[in-house]
Amino acid sequence: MSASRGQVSGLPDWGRCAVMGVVNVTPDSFSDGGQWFDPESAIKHGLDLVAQGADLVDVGGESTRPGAPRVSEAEELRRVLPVVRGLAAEGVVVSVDTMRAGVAERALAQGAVLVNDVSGGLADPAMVPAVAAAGSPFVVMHWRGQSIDMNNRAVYSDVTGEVVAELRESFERAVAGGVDPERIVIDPGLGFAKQAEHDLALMADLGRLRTELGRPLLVAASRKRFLGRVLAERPDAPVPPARERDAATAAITALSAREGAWAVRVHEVRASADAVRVAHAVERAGADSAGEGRRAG
Ligand code: PMM
Repeated sequence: MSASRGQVSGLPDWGRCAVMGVVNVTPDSFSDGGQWFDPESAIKHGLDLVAQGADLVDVGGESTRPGAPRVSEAEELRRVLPVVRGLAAEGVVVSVDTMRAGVAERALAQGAVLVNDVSGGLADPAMVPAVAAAGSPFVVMHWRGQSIDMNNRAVYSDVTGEVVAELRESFERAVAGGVDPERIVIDPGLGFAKQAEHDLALMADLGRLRTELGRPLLVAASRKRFLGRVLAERPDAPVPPARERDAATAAITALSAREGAWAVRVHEVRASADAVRVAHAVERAGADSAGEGRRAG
């Protein structure tokens, strides 16, 4: 399966779906805001995630929950840089979650090796040139505008078709701007300008996203609203809070790994690390029995 999962130039090949652990250095992220707001506890949390099985750690300093206002660049740098530096110094593969070229550049200089831009290069015109100049791997996510009013843009007649087309545009814009296509990861942006039904349809179509876009796929469903909707007892019942969505997140991880995702981005690492290992063992058993079938035939 690794041929279909794809490889990202400039990053290790983990030989299975990778697990990206999340460290949000923010006071207001929807599921873990405020928990690791000082650099020391954020670095410790990142190291704990690695000990639990994370292959890489995504450090972000700006919440993108629906309705979130933006933080200043100075504040984002203040939050993110010491954590990127501290984790990279410990040998962790660090990704920086930012929409700002200035933050990406400074984080890369401090040891980050991947730029994860939820706007796919749309929010800051300097982002694509910065990533191209640095030669760094780049996550291009499907995005229709800033979080403050993104829910108004959750209107689709064919969600997968539109997400594929819009992601292709962002991908092509990045490549035209000098980013190496072999370094690009694609992400459907679950929960960003999407209602629960859109997120579920995209999950059902992961294989199509992967084959039509032809690049490694990151799935970031962790604790998101659509999982709360699925877990609610009735459509009009209250949804369980974000922290009670980790088992559902691990289910998404198993499904994503089975569909050939390159990586999943999760807050609670241990269950997803187990899930990707189980999915990999099943994949290998499938490959072995197909080989035996061919030999027997
Ligand atoms: N979602 C969030 C933050 N960063 N990055 C990528 N590539 N894809 C996502 O879907 C994504 C992201 C918001 O969730 P958080 O508050 O849990 O970090």
